Amino acid sequence: MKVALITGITGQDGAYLAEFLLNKGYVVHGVKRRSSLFNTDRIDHLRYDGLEHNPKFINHFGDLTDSTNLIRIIQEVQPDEIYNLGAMSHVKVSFEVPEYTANVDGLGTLRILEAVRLLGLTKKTKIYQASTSELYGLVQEVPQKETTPFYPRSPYAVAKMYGFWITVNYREAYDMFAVNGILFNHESPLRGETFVTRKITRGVAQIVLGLQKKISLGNLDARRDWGHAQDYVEAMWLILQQDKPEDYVIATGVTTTVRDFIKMAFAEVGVELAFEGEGVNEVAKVVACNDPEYHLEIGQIVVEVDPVYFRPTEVDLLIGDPTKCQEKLGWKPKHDLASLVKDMMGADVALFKRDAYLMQGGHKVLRYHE
Ligand code: NDP
Ligand code: GDR
Repeated sequence: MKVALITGITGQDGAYLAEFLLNKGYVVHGVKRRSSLFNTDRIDHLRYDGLEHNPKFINHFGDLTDSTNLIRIIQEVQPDEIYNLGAMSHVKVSFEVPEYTANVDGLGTLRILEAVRLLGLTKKTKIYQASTSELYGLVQEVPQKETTPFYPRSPYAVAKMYGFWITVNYREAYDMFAVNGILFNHESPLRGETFVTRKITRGVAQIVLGLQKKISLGNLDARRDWGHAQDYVEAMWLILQQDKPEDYVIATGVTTTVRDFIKMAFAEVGVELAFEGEGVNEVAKVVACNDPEYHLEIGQIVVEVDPVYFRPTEVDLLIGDPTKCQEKLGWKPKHDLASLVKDMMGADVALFKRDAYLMQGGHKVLRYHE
């Protein structure tokens, strides 16, 4: 029975990966941070088997800034595979907390690699490092592949660049199975609420249910290669099952603007939009509402641009070349963008219908009564 250790277990990818590995028969250990509120919503269904704790899923308190704690956990767990997914993962926030981001996302990777080396586990433990398409930053080549030069454009991306190269260095210096998955954006109903796709699908659901008037967003021209997180965690696992440790780009090869993602999300609930104006004056108005369940006024502004969401330096265009991962890993995603949007919209409409029903019944829902 293989044993895996996942940092970032409470995050989007940690939750999907844990489920994927448990289904493959692994014993899964997670590292989670202490927080003042429960933060295990995404993994609670895995922690319990009926009313009993699942003995194959064990969580440990820990932090990527604390090397003694990481050494202790790795010594106890003796993992066959480590997936280092823990990170301060928000690009815009990294401009506000650059030093912390460097510590967690950059040095945190070093702490994991060094712990494995110090514990004499270099021949036993394979390490997956969560690298990112943000490394490509300012466009050097289209589409971006494993050999495309990096040009990071945020403290997050610069920290992840250290994580990338220290992983390569430990592989070469100590003959470790330490590899990078350079993953392009991947989303899901479990996506953090402040990333643009989830902010949009939540906003659309709230608007059609009468819980919110409009969504305020930043750069609508940015283009991203969006896939489904469920597909991407399988790629992480496949990368560690290869005979040779190598780095891989994981992407769909299709890029879409934020604006088009907005149109797709509204279309999913029968609302057609028209965009008007430019730059900070751009808005999206309702031109048709085809679902009798929802009552939106024609001409109602449902999206506006707020410069507060602009970034000091932006990444304009990401589009990955999945040739290597398709040919060498045999990786094939089950979702396309349309099915991703459908999945996310379905989940968010269901989520906010609960709020709407409660409020119609005269009950208080905290987030609407600040
Ligand atoms: P999330 O933001 O959803 O999850 C991040 C996880 O890291 C959370 O569990 C968080 O804990 C944990 N974490 C944050 N800081 C620390 C710390 N100091 N010590 C230990 N754990 C910490 O990210 P995703 O699941 O989306 O992404 C997973 C990884 O993949 C990240 O490294 C991200 O940078 C990278 N990545 C993501 C992509 C994407 O499109 N999703 C694309 C490419 C790379 P808590 O819940 O307590 O906040
Ligand atoms: P990204 O994802 O920065 O690519 O990083 P995010 O969804 O935050 O932004 C994507 C693009 O949308 C534009 N945008 C907005 N973004 C946010 N968050 N909020 C807004 O209101 C908004 N309006 C427009 C952004 O400017 C950007 O161009 C994600 C993270 O998961 C990283 O951890 C990961 O490494 C990369 O994907 C690949």
